[in-house]
Amino acid sequence: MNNETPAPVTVLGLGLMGTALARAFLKAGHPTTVWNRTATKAGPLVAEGARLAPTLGDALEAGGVTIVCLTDYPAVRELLGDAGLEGTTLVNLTSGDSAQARETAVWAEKRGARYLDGAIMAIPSSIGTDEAAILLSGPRPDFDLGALGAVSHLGEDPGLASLYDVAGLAMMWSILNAWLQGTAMLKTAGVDAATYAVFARQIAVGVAGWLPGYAEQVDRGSFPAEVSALETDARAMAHLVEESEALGVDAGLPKLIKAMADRAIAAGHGGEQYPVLIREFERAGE
Ligand code: FVH
Repeated sequence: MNNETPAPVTVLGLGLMGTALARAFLKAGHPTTVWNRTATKAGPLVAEGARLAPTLGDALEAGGVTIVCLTDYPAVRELLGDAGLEGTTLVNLTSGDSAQARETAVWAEKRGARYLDGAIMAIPSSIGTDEAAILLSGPRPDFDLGALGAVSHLGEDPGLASLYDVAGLAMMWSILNAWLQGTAMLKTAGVDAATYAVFARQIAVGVAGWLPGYAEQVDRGSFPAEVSALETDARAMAHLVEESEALGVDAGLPKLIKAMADRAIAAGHGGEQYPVLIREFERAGE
């Protein structure tokens, strides 16, 4: 049995997410110091056992790990701009992109802080459960943030956590938009969203099962058509575009997908399998 008292932590930023983080630390027994620009938001946490730091400087001197969770990176830089960071360990769980994360890492390290960047792929109510994915990147952590959820350290590059986060957003919005496209089409035939959601979920789960095999093709750079050729898929895409237009449903997204496939086919990849489209995604950087 481990009888060690959890290490002290400080949470800067008590919005919806920062409050959930502080609450999870308290629940797991971490001595928790909190600070927020609008101090009144700390009230409920103080009632639950948190210590409210009277000033930002006091919060940063509280010791242990300092978690930062503000609106965005400019807010982080504004808040910490004049603060003494020498000797602090900062874990910035504010959402942003990888360039912001890397720049902030250099900025904080120059000022004497040990800096880890992070991303939270969860909603406040799931913090403290295994459903909350907490991504970290930067120096390997020698502290335990397990109270917050399922923590992964992705590597030394401080931009990695944000990169995974943004890549995750690509998945999330693509899946949701695909579902909304189908829902709008089926509504024209009187099928409600809840009915289609059951079917749509099965498709999403089925497609998720293809990912390991497709990823192997992308990593190998070889795309033999084992299941279906891209030109076959493109014909089905044409059905999606035509059906959407006929029903008066926005066809912008299906057209975009078809245009990408058409470019790959024109470049001679029609006989290969769907993941060959990775080259179309990569082409934007050329
Ligand atoms: N809420 C969610 O579901 C998500 C899901 C995944 C990732 N996030 C990210 O977490 C960051 C914080 O989000 P949030 O939901 O807690 O946001 P708010 O409730 O709006 O709280 C914002 C806090 O930031 C403080 N703040 C803003 N600007 C400044 C500044 N210049 N100086 C000091 N503090 C600042 C604000 O303080 P106050 O308005 O209460 O005084 C709040 O504490 C975010 O990156 C999400 O993308 C959330």
